[in-house]
Amino acid sequence: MNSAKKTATVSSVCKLLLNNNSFAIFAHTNPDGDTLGSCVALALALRSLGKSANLFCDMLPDAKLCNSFGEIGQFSQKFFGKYDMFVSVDCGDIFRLGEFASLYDNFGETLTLDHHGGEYFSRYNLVTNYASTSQIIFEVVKQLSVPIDDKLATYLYMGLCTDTGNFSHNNTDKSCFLMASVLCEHNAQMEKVNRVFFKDTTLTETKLLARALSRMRMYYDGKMALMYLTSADLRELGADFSATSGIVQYAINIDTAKAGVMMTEYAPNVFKVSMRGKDFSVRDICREFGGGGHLYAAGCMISGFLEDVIEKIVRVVGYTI
Ligand SMILES: [Mn+2]
Repeated sequence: MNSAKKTATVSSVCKLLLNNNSFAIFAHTNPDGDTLGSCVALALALRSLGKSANLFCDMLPDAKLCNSFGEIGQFSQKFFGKYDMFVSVDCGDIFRLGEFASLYDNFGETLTLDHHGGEYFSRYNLVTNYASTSQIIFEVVKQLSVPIDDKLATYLYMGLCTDTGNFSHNNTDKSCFLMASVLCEHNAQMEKVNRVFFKDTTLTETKLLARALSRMRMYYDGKMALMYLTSADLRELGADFSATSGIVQYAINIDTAKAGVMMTEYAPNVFKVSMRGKDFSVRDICREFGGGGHLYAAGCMISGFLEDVIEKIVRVVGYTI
């Protein structure tokens, strides 16, 4: 356990990085573009200063990402080596470190770089309310005068563009565009990042989407859109459960929809339900079924026969829509 937990600033973080020589850098479990891009960017910056830095994540990133961006293949699921300092990147709490949480918690010299405004769980904590952790890494890189080559620019851009939903979420502000313009100047591979994270799909994913779209049902004068996939659909199309992620967006994208629902049969007669709202809270609806989440993006699990589950959801949404 770390006893004294301190607030770190960009300057104090730069001193810590300069005063130590070897770093274990941890991404969060179920890694996204921000944690991956920020971890790699930090490792590249440290290495260019002559330091050693190794990358860890308790879930290995997608093979597609590793193939597209070589350094993402450097993450290890097994811990190895001896380090002066552990750095957690983009983790709002210690549990985000997954399998590495207790290893991390038992180490003395730990540093958090994060933007979720969460609690301090490291010895040193630089916690901001920025749109992405990559903006913290960018500030550190600038202060340390690390030269920004196209590779470093690309990984910084990866974090920035994924956590802002390609500069479309309401966390996108002037500082995001200013950072993007610097990264553009340093030849970040913006088109490639955009393609891999926002456009690429597999044929299976596309067929699964088509199946779900063909099942779209509208309720309450178009204010609610619902789709579903059964385990038989997944079997028939040879798809993993993970291939269904993001499909709910097509329900909420319907212009009249205030609530979008996507149900996937997870186990026989057990449905994983994802909901999205437009100026309409779906969190309380999901809580009603024992789930939870954010105000406009939430989920729950509901057991029952398909049509019964649909009827239950439609009824509960009907109370507030
Ligand atoms: Mn993030």
